[in-house]
Amino acid sequence: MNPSVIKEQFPILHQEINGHPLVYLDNAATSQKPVAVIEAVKRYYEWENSNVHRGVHTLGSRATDAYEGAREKVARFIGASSTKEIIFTRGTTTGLNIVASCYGPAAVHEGDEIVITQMEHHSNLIPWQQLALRTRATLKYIPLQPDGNVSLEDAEKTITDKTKIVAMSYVSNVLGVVNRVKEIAAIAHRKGAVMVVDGAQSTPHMRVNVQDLDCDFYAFSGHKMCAPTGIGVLYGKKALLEQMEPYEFGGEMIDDVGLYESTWKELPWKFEGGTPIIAGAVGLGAAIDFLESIGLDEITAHESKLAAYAMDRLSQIEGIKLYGPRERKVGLVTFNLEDVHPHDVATVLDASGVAIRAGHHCCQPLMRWLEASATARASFYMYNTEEDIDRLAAALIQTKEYFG
Ligand code: 7TS
Repeated sequence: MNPSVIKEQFPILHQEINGHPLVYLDNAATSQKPVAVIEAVKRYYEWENSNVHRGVHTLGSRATDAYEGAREKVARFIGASSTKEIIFTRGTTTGLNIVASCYGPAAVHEGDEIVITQMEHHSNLIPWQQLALRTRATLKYIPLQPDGNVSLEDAEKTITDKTKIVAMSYVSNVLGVVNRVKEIAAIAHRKGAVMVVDGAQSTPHMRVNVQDLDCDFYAFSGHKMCAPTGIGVLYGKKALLEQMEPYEFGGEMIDDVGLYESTWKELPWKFEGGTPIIAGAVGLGAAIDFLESIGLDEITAHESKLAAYAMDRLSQIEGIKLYGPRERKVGLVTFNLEDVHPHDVATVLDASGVAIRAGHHCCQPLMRWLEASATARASFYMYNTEEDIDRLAAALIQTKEYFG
C-alpha cells in the first residue's frame, strides 16, 4: 500500500493550515473521509433517500436495501454470525450505554462485581460506575502494569465467581496498548461473566473477528474508520440481545401496540427505535468497502511501522516523556514536553499546520495513574507518512525553542 496514493482520496488533507500543508495527526479523535464515502452519502441523498421499512414505493425499497445492505457488510466485516446481531447506534458511547442499561440491571445485583480497567475511556467507565452505584455492585479495576499493559495473571486474580460483567477496550486511545481481550474473555466466561469490548480504537486499524474473540458485546464508531459521524455499531450475541429489553421505545421497533401493552420487533430492529441513521449506515458500508480495498492487515502493518518510527524520532527530543508501551501498540504516541503545557504544544503545532490532540482524552482516571493532568497525542491512519512524523518532530523542537 502507498500512503501517498491513498492520501489523494482524502480531499480535506490537501489544504494549507496557517500557511503550511496540513498534517492531520488526530485520527484517534476522528478520521478523515475518502471520496468514496462522501460520494456514497451524496448518491444516497440524490437517488435513494426515503424512510426505511415502510415505503411501498421504489425509493422506500432502495433506501431499505441500502440500509440493510450496510448491515450485511458490517456483519461480515466483524465476523458476526448473523445480521440480527448488528445494531446500528450513534457510536461507541451509545452501544456501551445500551449494554449497561439493558443488559446490566437484569444481570448485576448487590454483591456482584463489574470488572474494568483504569485505562478505559469515560464511555466505557461511567456506564459501569453508574450501574454499580444503582445496583450496589462492586466496581473493580484490573491493575495496570508499569508500561500500561494488563497482565493475564492480574485479570485472573481480579475476575472472580462474583463477576458478572468484564468491560475493556481492545485498544487504548491514550496508551495505544492492544489488550488481550480474547484471553480475558475466556477468563470471564470461565468465571460466569460476560465480556464487553470497546472496539472504538481497534476496528478502524486491525482485522477484528467477534466470534474468534468470543466477546459477548462489541461496540464501535463509524467516524473513526472513514465513515460519517453519527453512526456506530453494537454487536451482541443473539441469545443475550434476545433477553434484553429495548433501549428506546417508539416507532420502527414495535410489533404490536395496544393501549396498555406492546410487543417488539425481532432483532435487530427491537433496538432501533425511531427513524434510523440511514445515510450514516450507507456511509459506513462504503467505508468498509474502502478499508477492505486497502486491506486491514496492510493498514495495521503500516501504522505499526509509523508508531515505531515516531517513538524513535520523538524519543530523541530532549525533555520529552513518552507514555505507554513500546511494543504491541497501535499507531499513536502520547507524550509531554517538559515544562510546556500540552495545550500550548498543540497550539504551537497548529501554527505549523500539524493537528494533534491535547487534554485528558476522556480518560481522567488514566491521567491520574499517569500522574499527568493532560498529555499531547499524535495518532496516525493509513494516509500518514514518515514525512508527517518528521514535520511533527520538527514542530516539537520549534515548540521547545519557543518556550525556551
Ligand atoms: N472508547 C474509546 C477507546 C475511544 O477512544 C472513544 C473516543 C470512545 C470510546 C467514544 O467514542 P464515540 O465515537 O462514542 O465518541 N475517543 C476519542 C479520543 O480519543 N479523542 O476524541 C475521541
